[in-house]
Amino acid sequence: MQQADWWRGAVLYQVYPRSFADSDGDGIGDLAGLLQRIDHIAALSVDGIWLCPVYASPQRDFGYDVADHCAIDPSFGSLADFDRVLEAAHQRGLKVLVDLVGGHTSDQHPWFAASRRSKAAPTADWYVWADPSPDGTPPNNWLSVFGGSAWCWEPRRRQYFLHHFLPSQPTLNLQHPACLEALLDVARFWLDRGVDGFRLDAIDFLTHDERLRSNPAARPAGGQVPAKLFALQRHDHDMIQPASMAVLRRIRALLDEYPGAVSLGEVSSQDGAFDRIAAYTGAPDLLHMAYTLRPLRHGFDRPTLQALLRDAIATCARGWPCWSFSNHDVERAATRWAPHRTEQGGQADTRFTRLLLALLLSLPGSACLYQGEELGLPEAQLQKDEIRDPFGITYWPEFKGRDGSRTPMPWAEGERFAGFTPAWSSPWLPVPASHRALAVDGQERDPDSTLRFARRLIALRRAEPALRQGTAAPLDLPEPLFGFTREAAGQRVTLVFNLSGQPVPLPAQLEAGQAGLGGFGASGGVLPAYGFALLVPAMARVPEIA
Ligand code: TEU
Repeated sequence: MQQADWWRGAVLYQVYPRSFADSDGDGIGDLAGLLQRIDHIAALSVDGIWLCPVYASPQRDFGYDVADHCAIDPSFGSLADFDRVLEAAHQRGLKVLVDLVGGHTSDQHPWFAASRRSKAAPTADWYVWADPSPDGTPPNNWLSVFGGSAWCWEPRRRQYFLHHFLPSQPTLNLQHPACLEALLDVARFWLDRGVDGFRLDAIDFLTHDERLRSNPAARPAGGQVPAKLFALQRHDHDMIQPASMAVLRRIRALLDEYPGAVSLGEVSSQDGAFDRIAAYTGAPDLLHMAYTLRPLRHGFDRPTLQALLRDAIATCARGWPCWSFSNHDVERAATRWAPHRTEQGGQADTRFTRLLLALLLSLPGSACLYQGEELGLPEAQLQKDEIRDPFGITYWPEFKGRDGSRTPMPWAEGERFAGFTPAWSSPWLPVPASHRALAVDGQERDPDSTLRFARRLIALRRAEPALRQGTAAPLDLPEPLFGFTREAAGQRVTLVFNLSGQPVPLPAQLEAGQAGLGGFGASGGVLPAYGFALLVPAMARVPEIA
């Protein structure tokens, strides 16, 4: 029996398949490798997997440039391999969400190949085309996230096409009915295959205001390019387009035909991200969940955490947030927020890394756990010649790209390339020594490892309704403590975090009559450096987690 709201409070494990496990020695992770390692995910007792794109693609944006939505790229395997992963996941009680990259395709997609050749093609208007300005320059001054103009000239049509990302990722015109139907057919194909829903890519960029397609007036005075990405798009039109909401409603209506199928939207806008999550998930005919890339972008300090908690509580009252502290697009949180950040990256402080995991897994909402986060992996520090991400090479040289969070999973400390790929191969990105030291096999053996800690915490969250779906309320605690309570079915759990590198006594009001939950207590009433405690009234039922 499908549990209708399984997704509320769910923990989804994000698999970046290119870097998860390589079975055939081409140095690139694949579906057969994921199948071989799927018990690692099941042992975390998460609710499901978010599988990043494995579709046919020229891989210029590593799979987010889709050339055939219903075919598996040979580098990852075949549809039969996909079906085997899906079956194995379901046998282990894991849901599987796949990426639906609906805002753009690869320029190698047949839809675009036809559209760019002729205005008479059946898919001619499935992309966003615009005539040049009178002086022949792009129709307006919008910028691509990856830098440079968001418009690319096509001489055969004598028009520009819009691309919010790489020039090889032309933006789909989802305001064109046939184009939207084609995208929905793609979604139906995967739902019929048995997936449990979609992570919806870059939903802030799904549509745009038609009136602004050619708006020379939007050109900055004097032609300066705005410093902030999308400054003009944000200025010119609100990212939450009525047309985007119409697209999301169609996707939700399709999902509702498949019991238990859900949607997780990616909100990339920086400002007002939580308002956007509430807008995208605030009605039963819209998305189930949405996550923002930008939590704590000001750094990891008490005022920011207090504001985040307020945002979380407010957003849960209006919609449903999902938390993602690390993923394939941003620097790993263990380094990004390291209290003593060193440019060398280095070994993230284990205690601090666990505090991050505890926060991720106790905030109200659902959560995405990015591969390697359960191991406490820091950002990999790569040499310039090791960078593969076009974002970091061509467009933003001073931005070192996203590869540092995409290095291969370390499985076996003593094996070449930490067991990610067969010894005779060589991985597409290096395996840093700091990651080898945190490999799965060593952490499996260590009862005090971050991996074992993550397993216990996730299992506790599953067992404790207050942590999974309970309400949240802030606690007024003295510096350097931060805390809040979660409550459900009359059971209150108190969470207290020591944000400092020094031991701190628990305030008397907290300690009285409290017991540690699931072994996450405060020994002797003192929280160690970066420690945290889960407390319940001493007489309460305390689910013991092995
Ligand atoms: O990212 C969308 C997005 O907002 C990007 O601007 C993101 O912030 C960027 O990668 C900088 O970190 C999604 C995917 O997650 C990303 O991997 C793709 O490159 C992008 O869409 C285009 O599909």
